[in-house]
Amino acid sequence: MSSAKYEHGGNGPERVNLMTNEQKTMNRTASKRKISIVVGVIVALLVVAAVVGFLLWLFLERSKELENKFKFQQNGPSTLVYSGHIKLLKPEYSPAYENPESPEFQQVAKDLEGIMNETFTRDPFLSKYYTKSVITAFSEGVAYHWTQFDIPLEDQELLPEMTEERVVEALRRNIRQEGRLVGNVAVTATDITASSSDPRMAREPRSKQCFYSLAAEPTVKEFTSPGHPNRYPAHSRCQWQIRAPKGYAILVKFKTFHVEDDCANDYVAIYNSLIPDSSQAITKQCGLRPPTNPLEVVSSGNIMLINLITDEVRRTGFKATYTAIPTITAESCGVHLTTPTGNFISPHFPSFYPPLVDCSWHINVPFGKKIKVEFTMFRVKEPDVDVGNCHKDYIQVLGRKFCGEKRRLVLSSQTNSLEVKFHSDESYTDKGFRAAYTAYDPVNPCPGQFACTSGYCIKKELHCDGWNDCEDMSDEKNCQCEDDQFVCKNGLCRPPYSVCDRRDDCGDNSDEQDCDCGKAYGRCEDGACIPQDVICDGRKDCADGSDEVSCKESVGVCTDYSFKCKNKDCVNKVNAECDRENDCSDGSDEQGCDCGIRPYKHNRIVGGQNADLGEWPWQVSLHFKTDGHVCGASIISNKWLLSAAHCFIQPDTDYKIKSNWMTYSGLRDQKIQDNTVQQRTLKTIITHPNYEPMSYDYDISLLELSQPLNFTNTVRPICLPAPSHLFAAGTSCFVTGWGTLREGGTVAQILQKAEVKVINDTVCNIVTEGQVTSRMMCSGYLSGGVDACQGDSGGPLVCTSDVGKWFQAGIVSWGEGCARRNKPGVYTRVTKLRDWIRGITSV
Ligand code: 4AZ
Repeated sequence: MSSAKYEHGGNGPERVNLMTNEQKTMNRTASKRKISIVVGVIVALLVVAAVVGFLLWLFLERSKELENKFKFQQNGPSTLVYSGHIKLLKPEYSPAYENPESPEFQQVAKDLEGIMNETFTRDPFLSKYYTKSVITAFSEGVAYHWTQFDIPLEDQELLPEMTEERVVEALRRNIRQEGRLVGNVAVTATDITASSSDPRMAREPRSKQCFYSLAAEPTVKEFTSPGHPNRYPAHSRCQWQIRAPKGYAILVKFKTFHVEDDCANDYVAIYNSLIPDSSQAITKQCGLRPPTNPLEVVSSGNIMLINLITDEVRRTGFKATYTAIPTITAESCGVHLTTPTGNFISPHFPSFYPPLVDCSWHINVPFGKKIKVEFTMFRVKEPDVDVGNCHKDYIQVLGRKFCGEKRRLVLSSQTNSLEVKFHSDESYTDKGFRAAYTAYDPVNPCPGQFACTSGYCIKKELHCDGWNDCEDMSDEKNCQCEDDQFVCKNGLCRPPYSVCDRRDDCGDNSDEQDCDCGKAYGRCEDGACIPQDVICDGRKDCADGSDEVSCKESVGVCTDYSFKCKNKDCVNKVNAECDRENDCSDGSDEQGCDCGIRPYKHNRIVGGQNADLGEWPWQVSLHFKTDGHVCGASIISNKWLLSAAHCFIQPDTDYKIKSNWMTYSGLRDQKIQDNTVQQRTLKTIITHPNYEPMSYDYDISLLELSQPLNFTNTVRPICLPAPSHLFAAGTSCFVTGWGTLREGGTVAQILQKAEVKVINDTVCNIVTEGQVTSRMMCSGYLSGGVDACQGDSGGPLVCTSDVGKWFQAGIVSWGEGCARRNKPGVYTRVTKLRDWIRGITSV
């Protein structure tokens, strides 16, 4: 069958169509359908192309966006948060504004947020980065706000232009221009602040989940971090807004406190405000605080904000009390003192003093007398303050300002009256001070003693003895040196062994000058010169072996001073063990390092020498029969203690009998034996077989416990040093114990700590007249004054390593008296007996 395909035209011969009408109609319908199909296909194709194109575009755009976003996150977009306050002229304050849920709060917050929004969206510069503003709280006449800006990666260089001043100025300008009256709210342009805050403060600004509003009253009330005593939530910001009645301040005492150790991760920040305004921060704290040194802070006014910021690592947080206390006024914090002697303290001592106080103590003593003020505790320290300038918090006496942390400070008056001023500014406070004053006769300021220019009175014998007892050298000026003494450039007289011992004994370093051994020679730690070619030759040429301790070039060479790995490899590196670096191929230098850690965070000096609870968690008290404490010991594992042999080898053989002894771990106060103290009896007493009662050589013992100890925050082991461990002369270490507070005195009730320095072996040998053996070492001060004493025996001498781990260098053994001049403490040298300890205990 064949049919004509074209109605008209075409290339073929013209044909005459002979069709019926019906046929014609059918034909027409068929061609219409064909056209529609073609058009439909074209449209469908176009639609598909459009959809595909759109999807493609969407995909490309989205991945670009994602890529940008990822880049943004990777490099950390800059989120800046500013918080501050705005003074409210209207509405009048009502308690309803304290509750962020109340309609009153929400209405005023909305109006104010509107003003802020408008300000920042109108500002040509700030509007580019503005994210949001939130009103977080109200107190009398004041609204607290924060505002967030996000600066994208490409504008990071503009960060320095995002200043606090710019933010405040934008708000002030807008409010001045518009004369702010919005709804029920009236604000003034003059009283607006904004200071930059930790962006984490922007988390959940008014979240009900971790927001608490507390009303402080004169009665003591308690609050805790969420979940306490269990762990606090991860990645959160919790806030406690505390308000007290007018005329009151707020005292918060933390009974327990444990947030992560590193303040960069978790912290508690306390503000003298209802917002986290850094210019009104009272303090920022982290770590585990010992209960014997609790954090106690005071506000200056009737508001306080406590913020807890956390990351993924969770701790138990805190339990605290809060109380409304009368505000400090100038009248209530300083007084007139007229008695010949007396004491005074900073406001609320030993709690932190409040911000914004000015106190003044006027001391008046009888005419003709002068006044000496001694600060026995002094901590007026603020972050980023130069103690030579003291532009923030300070004590002022006779026009001179004092700040920072001082062990001892003595000041004298010129007349019979003296004014001591104390000032704290609006941010960061501290523990403050404790002072005692006495009236003295200027003609004879130190009856029977030598009067230092510094105001101290010292024993007459200490004048011109070569030691700076006055701390200002005034006792050593214009002295005639003995023939065998070294004369320092500053006129001090020093013993001959002070020369070239690598310690600045003169105070002007003149005893350490001209100590060059010459090109062909090297120096030992004790100052002696030895030929270069014997250094690192595997033989001990320096008396202290220091020529063999740091010998990188002799890789694989084993000497007595190399660290020996378990696989017998040698590492010639100073103190390679537990230094967080893998030195041995078998990793053995980093094994057994769960020791020498103090879980509590401790202040360096808190005045006095009482140790805090948990400060020396390896310290043990050994009680004999009913005599109470007689010796110390240290925990080296859950089953073994280390002590001195002479505690057990005595003419009275009862000291050898294990059932006569009781051990106390986790103890601080001999009179408080609560459930943190672990009491154990002894299973075995092992004294060193070479112990010599005459010379105290090998004065070491190992005590096996009948029951193992449970390690806690207050009971933990000390690290034992490898035989190659070097405790260099001059290293600062600590000796601890309940020994007598002075020669012939009574034992201490509270555990004592004393900082002592490792003394070079040559000097040690000289001052002990050759009585030290290689199993002994000296530590203390040749000037005397600080030392172990009777009852400290058996206790540890510990030093920190570069990575902050504590190692036991010595065991308290003997000494000629206690704290005497040129008679330092003598300790059993643990490194020398390390292998004996391992042989018995496997520790
Ligand atoms: C003792 O008798 C003792 N100054 C311990 C140490 C010292 C002196 C005596 C060191 O236990």
